[in-house]
Amino acid sequence: MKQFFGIFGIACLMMLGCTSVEPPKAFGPTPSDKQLEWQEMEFYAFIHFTTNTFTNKEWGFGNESPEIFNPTELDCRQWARIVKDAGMTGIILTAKHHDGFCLWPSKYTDHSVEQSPWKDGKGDVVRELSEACKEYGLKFGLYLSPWDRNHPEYGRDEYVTYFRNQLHELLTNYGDVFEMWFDGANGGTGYYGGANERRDINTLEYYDWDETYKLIYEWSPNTLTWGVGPAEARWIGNESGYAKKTNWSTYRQKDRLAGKVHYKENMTGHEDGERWVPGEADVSIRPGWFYHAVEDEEVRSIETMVDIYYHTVGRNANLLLNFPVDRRGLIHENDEARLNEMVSILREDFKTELLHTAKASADTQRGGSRKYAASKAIDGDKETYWATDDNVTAGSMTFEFNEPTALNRVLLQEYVKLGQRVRRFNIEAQVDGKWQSIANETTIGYKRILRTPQVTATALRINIEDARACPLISNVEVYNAPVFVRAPELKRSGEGMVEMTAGEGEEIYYTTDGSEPGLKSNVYSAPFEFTQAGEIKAIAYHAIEKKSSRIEELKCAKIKSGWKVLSVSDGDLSQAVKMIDGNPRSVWKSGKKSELPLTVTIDMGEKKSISGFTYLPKQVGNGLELVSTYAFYTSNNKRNWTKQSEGEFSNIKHNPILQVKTFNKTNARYIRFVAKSEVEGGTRVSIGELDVISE
Ligand code: FUL
Repeated sequence: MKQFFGIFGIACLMMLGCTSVEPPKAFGPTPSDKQLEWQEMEFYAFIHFTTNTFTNKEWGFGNESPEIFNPTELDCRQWARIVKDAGMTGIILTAKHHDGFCLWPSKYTDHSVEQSPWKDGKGDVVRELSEACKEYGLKFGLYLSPWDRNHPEYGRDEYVTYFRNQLHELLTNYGDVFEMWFDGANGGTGYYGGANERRDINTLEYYDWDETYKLIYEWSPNTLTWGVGPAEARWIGNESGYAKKTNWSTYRQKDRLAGKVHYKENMTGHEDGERWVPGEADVSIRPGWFYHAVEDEEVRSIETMVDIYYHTVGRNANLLLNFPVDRRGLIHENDEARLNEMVSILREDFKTELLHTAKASADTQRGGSRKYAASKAIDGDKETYWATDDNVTAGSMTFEFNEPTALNRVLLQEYVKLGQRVRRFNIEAQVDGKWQSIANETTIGYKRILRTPQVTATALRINIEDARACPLISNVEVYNAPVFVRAPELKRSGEGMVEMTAGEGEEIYYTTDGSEPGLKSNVYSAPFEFTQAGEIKAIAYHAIEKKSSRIEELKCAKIKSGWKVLSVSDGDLSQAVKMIDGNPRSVWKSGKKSELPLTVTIDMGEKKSISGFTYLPKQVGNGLELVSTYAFYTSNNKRNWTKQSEGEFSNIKHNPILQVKTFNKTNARYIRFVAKSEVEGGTRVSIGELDVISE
């Protein structure tokens, strides 16, 4: 009897022991179901399309005639097919951009597709896309610019009513909208119903976002708000598809709304943030957001596209990849091809998961319970996880492979339903019986993907070194991605010296006559001179893998010999050669205490037939000091100047790319560039390069 009770008692205790382990409690801010579902979407598309597509602008002024909106083959099903085939999960459309033109026949304005020749004014792009998304099983989202450079009442109360009316229209007539995208660019000059003036507003007060969001959630509770005000998701702080390695989904939104957070902090979020506001990285597949034929050959390189994925989805941020739909109303072939290339590389990278058959163990697990064992991190079930006791904020999981396994990718996920916790972790691989460190990292969050050095390991160990509360790891995956040989980097200096760089263990083969480089072409060993116009083409070759990169091309204009900066109205003339040396990295800046307008006068040495000019600002670092509005003149005698172009470099603030302005062909020897204002209202400007478009 005694014995019976003994065994029975132990069995009871064991059962109790198992069931009495308390599940971990939530720590800090946690995501709503809506936010969680949204984070699981990971990778989706943006479409920028409006009258800008037909005027070749990035920002319309608001006075564009709807008559110009006339796509010849608009096909939202083509967009949806491309996006779906790439494994993306949704599409967000610019229903209205800053110029105010509406892609749907809004009953609150005439400035819409209704007044355009497209489908005799009976078309509705928003409707067509919402239906295409439904057909292809994609989620559908919308961008409605709060800034409206067309509306006569912008800046007054009536416009806010108009804005909310439009939100109501969009959120109640087109089925589910998963995300409402509110851009931060707001206020400034515009047409405003013919007033042609500057109107500045205080974004936070003007729209009363608390009230506006309340209405949105009333009309459409499943819609996630993005961007301005107390939104449910945040901008990642740049337009290049880049989150920092340390990236918290928590955020000090109250401070942000009080103007105490610099937008660059959005790249990391805040460990001590009071609200769950995960990041979304928006980036265009081309330099601009809208279609410009001149950018057909400027689609981002495959290397950049793959990096973008790892720097966003791989760093706990959603990726919103933009396609500038062209004048036909289609995603351009070059963009589609690049997307497919990117996706096929990623599919290869994540083709075979290697960890799920490993033997898992941990040095510590919650209450000693199997429910929280390391095996839960490789069971393919997102609701189970490895956890430690509440007072334990460090611990290791070890995974033993059945056989030595080559690997170079590790994917980790926290069980973020209960909050983001991990502050610091590292990964070790057991190679030939010895443990070696292959990664030292900080946060994980919803998802983290590491590209590690390739090792052939018999076991892998994940050491959580520090966490804000007991770590909860719901998923670890391991892959062995094929070697990806990146194209070499090609650079030419202002003097015409060409330099090439490639990855370790790679050789570079090149041509300078436009022919395709191969293993019989010139082998690069040191910088060489190339001053004429022409095309340099090169490949990198990985001798061990016997694999070549794609061909990298460098189109070279003739070195600007004979050019001279004659005068600058302010700043150091002796350094001014930097703005014409063909090297975007050498940058000239006007003086610290300079005043605008700044006038630069250049002698091109001979008369040229020119049809435009380009301005490249400083590209990297702090203090880009970007020219915002400009004027451009030409002359043949330095006395009589003809104004050829005047205006603004739209969106240069968030996308400081090469600015191209065209005008009617003219002959001139002298050019004059006038920087009229700086983007932040400053008085100093940077000029990386000034050039002309000539024959
Ligand atoms: C920016 C806008 O000003 C651009 O035109 C574009 O829409 C981009 C996605 O957001 O801030």
